[in-house]
Amino acid sequence: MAEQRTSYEQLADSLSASGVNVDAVKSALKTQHIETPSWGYGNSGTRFKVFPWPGAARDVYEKLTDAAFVHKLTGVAPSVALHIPWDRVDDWSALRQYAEDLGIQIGAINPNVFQDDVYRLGSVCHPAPAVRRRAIEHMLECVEICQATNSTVLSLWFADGTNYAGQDSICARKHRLFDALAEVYAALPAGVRMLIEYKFFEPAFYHTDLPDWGTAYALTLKLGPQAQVLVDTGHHPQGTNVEQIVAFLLDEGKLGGFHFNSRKYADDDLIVGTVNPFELFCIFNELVAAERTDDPTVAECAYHVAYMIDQSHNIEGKIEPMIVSVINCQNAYAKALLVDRTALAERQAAGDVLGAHRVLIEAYETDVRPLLAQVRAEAGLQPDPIAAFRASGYGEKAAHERGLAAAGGSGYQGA
Ligand code: RM4
Ligand code: MN
Ligand code: MN
Repeated sequence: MAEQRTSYEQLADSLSASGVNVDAVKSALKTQHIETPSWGYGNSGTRFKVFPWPGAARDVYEKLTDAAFVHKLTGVAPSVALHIPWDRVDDWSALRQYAEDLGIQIGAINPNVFQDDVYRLGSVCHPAPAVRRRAIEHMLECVEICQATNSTVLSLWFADGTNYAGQDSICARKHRLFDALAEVYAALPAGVRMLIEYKFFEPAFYHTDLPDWGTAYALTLKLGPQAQVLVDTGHHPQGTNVEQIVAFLLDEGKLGGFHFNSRKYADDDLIVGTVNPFELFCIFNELVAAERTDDPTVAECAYHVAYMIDQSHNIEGKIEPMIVSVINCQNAYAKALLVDRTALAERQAAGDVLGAHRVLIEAYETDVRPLLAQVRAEAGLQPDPIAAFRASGYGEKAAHERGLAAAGGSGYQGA
């Protein structure tokens, strides 16, 4: 009688037969690190309506507790990004200790220079020096928070822009932006990176001061080696080839990190990998290629990429969509690790258009779920984190203990 073989064993055999080093793939998957955002655990949503979720975290301590539970179930989400002032506390080292006691760490520090009333015309690009000074001081305070929390990433996004032609001088604003960034850059301690995010529109609708990766890249070149570009996957016009941007920035040693999410039309808070899983795979494919390259600068850049999720869920709960997001990133990474890079290079060199394409598709179409379940089992985790979450009673307990926090009626709540 034929021996019963698990789906993992069958997959491992067939991968080995096609030349994949399954142990190496498993080790890579075990060291993957996806950061979740504190703002994804509290009530927040679109500008139209924030639907409060029973048991959503009410303060930064509850956000860290929920994030630690996501890490406990997935094993690959050991850090949490903070947004200041949404997550402000009096004692930052106590918060760092609180996180460490939960088995996680404080990740990127995100200043908020878009919600004060004074920022109506922008923050660092505002025509009034006093407003620019306030935004710069807030970012400098966030540099200090990085030091107090052991964070190595200062993550910057600006809502600056104009709504009408002629409203302000595009070039004057460009200079104000650089001057502000240069002042903050000069205050960065060694080991802390400044990641500069771009977004092509919204909240401004005529021009955005930092609209695209090229603008962010130009700024990072002028600032210096501790400045790199942050790619938020939802911040591009429709049809943009995001993996090409990723490949270019990696090759220049300037890709600092990601904000993962999906975007179908305009807002960008959908679960990463749900709208366009092939795009996510292609992004990870570029990252794995960069990790494997002979160029040490490119490989070094790839190994330091900060993988962060930037999503605020409105109708789908808080913790479960975060777990799904982490798993989707694991899936994409696992598939990218399976790409036969020797065969790919050979077919590319031979000009074999569809042969080369098929190498990618073969990896993309592999069902990696048994592999991920095995990786989790070897790490002492449940094979299916979603099932484990649903069976844990954590959501029900949080709903019972925390109740339904007031979430306002509409608008981005942030906390
Ligand atoms: C922006 C951007 C930033 C995030 C804010 C809340 O669209 O993605 O990263 O901090 O939203
Ligand atoms: Mn973002
Ligand atoms: Mn965004």
